[in-house]
Amino acid sequence: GKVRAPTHIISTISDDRGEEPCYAGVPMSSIVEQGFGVGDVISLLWFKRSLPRYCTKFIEICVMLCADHGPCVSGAHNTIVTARAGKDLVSSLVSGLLTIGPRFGGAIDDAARYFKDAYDRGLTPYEFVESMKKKGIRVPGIGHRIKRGDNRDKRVELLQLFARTNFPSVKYMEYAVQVETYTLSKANNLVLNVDGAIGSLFLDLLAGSGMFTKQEIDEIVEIGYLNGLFVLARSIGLIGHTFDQKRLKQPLYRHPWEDVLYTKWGMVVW
Ligand code: Q5B
Repeated sequence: GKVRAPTHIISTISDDRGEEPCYAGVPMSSIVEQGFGVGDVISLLWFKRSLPRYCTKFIEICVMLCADHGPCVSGAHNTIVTARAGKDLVSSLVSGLLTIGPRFGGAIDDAARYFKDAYDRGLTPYEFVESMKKKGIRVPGIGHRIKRGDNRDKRVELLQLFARTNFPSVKYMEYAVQVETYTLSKANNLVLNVDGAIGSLFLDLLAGSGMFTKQEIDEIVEIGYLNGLFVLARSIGLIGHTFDQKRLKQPLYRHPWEDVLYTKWGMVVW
């Protein structure tokens, strides 16, 4: 019989060999004719299945809400400085993207991991937060530089409202809210942030939609798909900041001396 030569690559998400490209088996013409959106395309290419409309709408809301958060956040700042150094679009974009990590925008996966573990093990918010403190780990998804208990993040409220209205269950999100209630009793800046809201709500999407097995959910959380949402979304804003700086013909950025605390041998020199 025929012997299949060994391949160097295995791919399971898309195929461009036929008359038209397919995403997870769905031909491009169907994607266009059926009026699919970006949420559907993400569902097909990341999760390899068509998800119900409320799930794809939720994904789209995450992308829209995280697209930008002004020029002062780490990513936009790096992108602006890079664009002003005369670099091209891709360099400016990636210099901003490279700031995404555990403190900035890249806490979604860890928020999902820790909230899931704590909820599934039946830890009270007190037990969870205090055990994290003992380990010296900041609770991912909690805390913000400018948002406060009396100045909540509108993005978090919008995500919560959508999920409470459309999701069959929001048990992980409600747990994250209980954690927030406890952390806010410790300090006013320890709010549930946008990373924590997306992380906990995505757990609810995965668990409540009936579209994923327990094993698949564990794998998604373990591999870490969810920071991808922030990376994808914020690319939109970072590209915008690059164009903005170029349009404004902004010169090379140099940070003012006055804003640097120069010290000598550990001594403060005023
Ligand atoms: N403390 C976000 O810190 C920030 C604690 C905590 C327990 C915590 C911090 C943190 C976890 C990572 C996270 C996503 C670094 C944030 C985002 C997107 C964004 C960004 C934007 C956008 C802020 C003061 C005291 C200390 C700390 C304690 C702080 N966080 N304890 N669990 N999670 N969070 N990141 O204000 O006793 O004095 O030592 O790492 O979820 O990135 O808009 O900017 O769209 O672009 O600098 O929204 O919370 O506070 O470091 O001075 O800490 O609070 O241990 O206690 P801050 P610090 P102590 S959303």
